[in-house]
Amino acid sequence: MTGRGTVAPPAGVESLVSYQLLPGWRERDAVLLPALRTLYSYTERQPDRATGWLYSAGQFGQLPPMAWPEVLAGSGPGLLDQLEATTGIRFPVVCFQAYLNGAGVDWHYDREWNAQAILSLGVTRTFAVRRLDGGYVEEMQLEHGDLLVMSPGFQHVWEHSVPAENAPGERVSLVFRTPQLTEGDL
Ligand SMILES: O=C(O)CCC(=O)C(=O)O
Repeated sequence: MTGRGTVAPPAGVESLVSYQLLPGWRERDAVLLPALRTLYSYTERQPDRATGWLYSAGQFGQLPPMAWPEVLAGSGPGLLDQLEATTGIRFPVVCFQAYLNGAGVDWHYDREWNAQAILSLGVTRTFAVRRLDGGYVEEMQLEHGDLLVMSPGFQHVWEHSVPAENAPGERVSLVFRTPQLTEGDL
C-alpha cells in the first residue's frame, strides 16, 4: 500500500471523539474473504445486501453470547488481538455487512454501540462521515484491508454512510463493536 497515509479530520474538526483510517491495516490474504462468503447469500428480497452477527463475547442487549462460526474459529480471535494491539480497545462483538455492485447504506449512527472499527474487504468503496452539528463531511476510499476506527462517543457526534455508487463487485466489511456503557457499568 503506497501513497496513502492515515486519514483523520483536519485541525478544528478533530476532537477526542473522532475517527482514523489506517490504510492497508490487514495484508491481502486468501483466507478471510472466502471464509466470510460461505456465511451468507443474497436473497430475492435483498439481492445486493447481506448482514449478520459473527461473534459475541457475552449478552449485550438482545444479542446473546455467540461463538465464532467454524470458518472463522482460527482467524477470529487473532483479529481481536491485533485490533486491541492497534487501538487499545478489546472489541467483544463482531458483525459483517456485504454489499454487491455498489449497493450502500444511508446516513445513520449506531448509538446502541460505542467504539466501532470497520475492516473493509473486497472492492474499493466510498465511506463517508458527517458531523451531526451540520458542518464537516469527509469521504474516503476504503480499499481491501483498510481499517477505519471510530472512537468511543463517535456515534453521538458523527453519522456515517456507504453511498450507493457505480462499483461492480463485492465489498464485505467486518464491523467490530463495543457496547454502550450502562449505569450498572459505572
Ligand atoms: O460496511 C460499512 O463499512 C459500514 C457498516 C455500518 O454502517 C454499520 O455497521 O453500521
